[in-house]
Amino acid sequence: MKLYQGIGPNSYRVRIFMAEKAVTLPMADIDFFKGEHKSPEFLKLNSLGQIPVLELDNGTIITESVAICRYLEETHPEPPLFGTDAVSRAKVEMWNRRAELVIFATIGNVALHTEEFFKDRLTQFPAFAETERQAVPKKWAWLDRELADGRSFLAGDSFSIADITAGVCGWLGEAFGMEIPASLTNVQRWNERVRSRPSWNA
Ligand SMILES: N[C@@H](CCC(=O)N[C@@H](CS)C(=O)NCC(=O)O)C(=O)O
Repeated sequence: MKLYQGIGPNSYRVRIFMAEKAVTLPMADIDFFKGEHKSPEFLKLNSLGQIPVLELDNGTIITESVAICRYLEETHPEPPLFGTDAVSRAKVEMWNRRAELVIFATIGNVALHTEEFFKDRLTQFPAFAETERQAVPKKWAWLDRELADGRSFLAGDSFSIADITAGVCGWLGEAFGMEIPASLTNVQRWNERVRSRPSWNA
């Protein structure tokens, strides 16, 4: 088994997930700046030219960070990070999707539509990036209202992949000058709790 990974939020999510489960895997670092993710060999692994990619011993390829985490959850069930029963699994899925679709996508659009790195990946609209940049604090404010009930983590009292996804959003936002507003005390409390976990050093 081998994990092809590198810089960026999605590989980071998988590394944090692995650290939470004390799983170590052989890793192949893919260097974006050398264009290794677009090489003919790598495109055979992932036709989208994106990392992370998990290659199993039998040659099976799994792309998409959450799909790789699901595989690791099945093969290393403890501690459970996708919920433990029908309700908690549904709530983790609900919050992980909300973190991805509401916050990750918005921060990602700022990067996609402004960063030189992505200019060959899509037609960039800087004006769109600006509207997304202004929307980011509103997304965090929404989450702050949701966390006003004092719960420890997004999907309840147990840490889950939803906290990894949303936590990595905070990390990514900082990288592009979009810090979580200090006034959002519920999100700040949650963010400190999540980012102080040892797995964050992965
Ligand atoms: N939805 C995918 C996104 C993967 C992705 O966009 N990876 C970025 C790094 S964070 C990448 O490889 N970008 C290279 C490119 O798009 O050119 C996942 O969750 O793994």
